[in-house]
Amino acid sequence: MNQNEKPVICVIGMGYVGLPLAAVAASKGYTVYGFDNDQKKLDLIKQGLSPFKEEFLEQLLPKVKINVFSNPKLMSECDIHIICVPTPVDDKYFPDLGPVISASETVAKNMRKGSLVILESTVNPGVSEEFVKPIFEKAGYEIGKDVFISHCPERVNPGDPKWNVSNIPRVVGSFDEIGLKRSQEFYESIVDAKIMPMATIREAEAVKITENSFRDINIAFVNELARSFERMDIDVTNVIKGASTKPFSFLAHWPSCGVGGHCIPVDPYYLIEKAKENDFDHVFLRAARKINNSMPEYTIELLQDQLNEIEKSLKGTIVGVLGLSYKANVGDLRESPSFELIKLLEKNGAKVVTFDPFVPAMSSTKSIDELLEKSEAVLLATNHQEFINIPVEKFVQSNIKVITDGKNCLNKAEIQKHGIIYKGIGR
Ligand code: SAJ
Repeated sequence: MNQNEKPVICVIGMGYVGLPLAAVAASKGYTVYGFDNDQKKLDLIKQGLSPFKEEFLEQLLPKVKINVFSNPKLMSECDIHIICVPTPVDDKYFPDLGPVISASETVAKNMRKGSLVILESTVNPGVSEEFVKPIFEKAGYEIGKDVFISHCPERVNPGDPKWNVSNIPRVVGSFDEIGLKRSQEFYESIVDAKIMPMATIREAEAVKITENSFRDINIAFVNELARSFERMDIDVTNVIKGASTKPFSFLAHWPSCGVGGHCIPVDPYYLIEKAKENDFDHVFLRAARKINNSMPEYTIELLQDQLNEIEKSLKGTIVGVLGLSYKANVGDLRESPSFELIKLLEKNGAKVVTFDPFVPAMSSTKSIDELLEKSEAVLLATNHQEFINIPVEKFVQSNIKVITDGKNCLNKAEIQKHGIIYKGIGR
């Protein structure tokens, strides 16, 4: 590539992180290749369609050209390889670096000398040094000479109408000055916001884990408050609104039936496990994860108590679960508390019907009306706008006796006024 030509970009992983990044880079005039193993996804993108619901992306995709491919040999045409693959945990909450390792190996095998490799996937401090770097060294490359390796943690917020990859500030770290400079130049050319260089690649890895652990512990804080104030007949959401009138040093978070998604409930475990290697125990992070993981069970206990008030129990009751997605107004099921809630309901002998407008294929009913018709009690698990807009009269007409509001998003006073037993999380 000669100096005045733009580098050719390869994004590995056409998901929530990689696809918006590829689309924005293409909109800024880069030649962009998008690599993924999922041919269905590639076929949709080829037609300018998004494989998942995301307003920002659905508007941008038809206007840009992304050369999607699944044959890794094409990576030899590219200059910058950006790895945007999942970093999940297994069922014992152990980090699973499999996708990062295999993506790195694919790039190392197919890239051309002089390439810049940027890992965007969320990882704990040390992953770039201990897993990514050795893969390229083993392929015969000298870091800082034949290949440059950086980390720029993704900051995608699915469903956010305001913040997206083109305007969210970023941090970036690298093993060397050239890698850092090239990475910073690339992101400054596509992101209309500050790109902060970190002193080391580990600091860049630590930033994202810190951001998301910060969120997890704050959610755990209000979840604990909800359970305590419940016993004092205090509405915790009013208390949080009250505390939010303080114009400094308070950041509102909200209690709910559980913490889902591919980031918040996962990332702290990467730090917890890594720290163990240094004989350090993240007591606080572990406690927060324990509290947040207990919220589905707590929610089912609330529903059980409500049913007891009308001499019913979960056993044999038909419960309508509104929402399968982990977050409002998106159709993303990853780590969604809805599935833990459904499992607990069925374990207690309840019959469950479900509806999520963003996930019709996994819903057992076709509409809110059908769910309400079939249900005796309702458990709201996701605060989709469509559920918030349900007029209370609909619950009354369907003879719903009990509502458990797992996201504190329904009109408590209005529902109670119509004689329905309402319980929120801490309200
Ligand atoms: N949740 C609560 N209470 C809260 C906030 C969230 O129970 O006060 C629950 C949500 O219902 C959901 C889960 O936590 O189940 C995660 O919610 P989230 O709003 O954090 O959504 P995510 O997972 O999309 O988080 C993303 C993250 N972005 C990145 O990782 C780049 C996170 O860092 C952001 O802080 C978050 O969006 C955001 O601020 O919206």
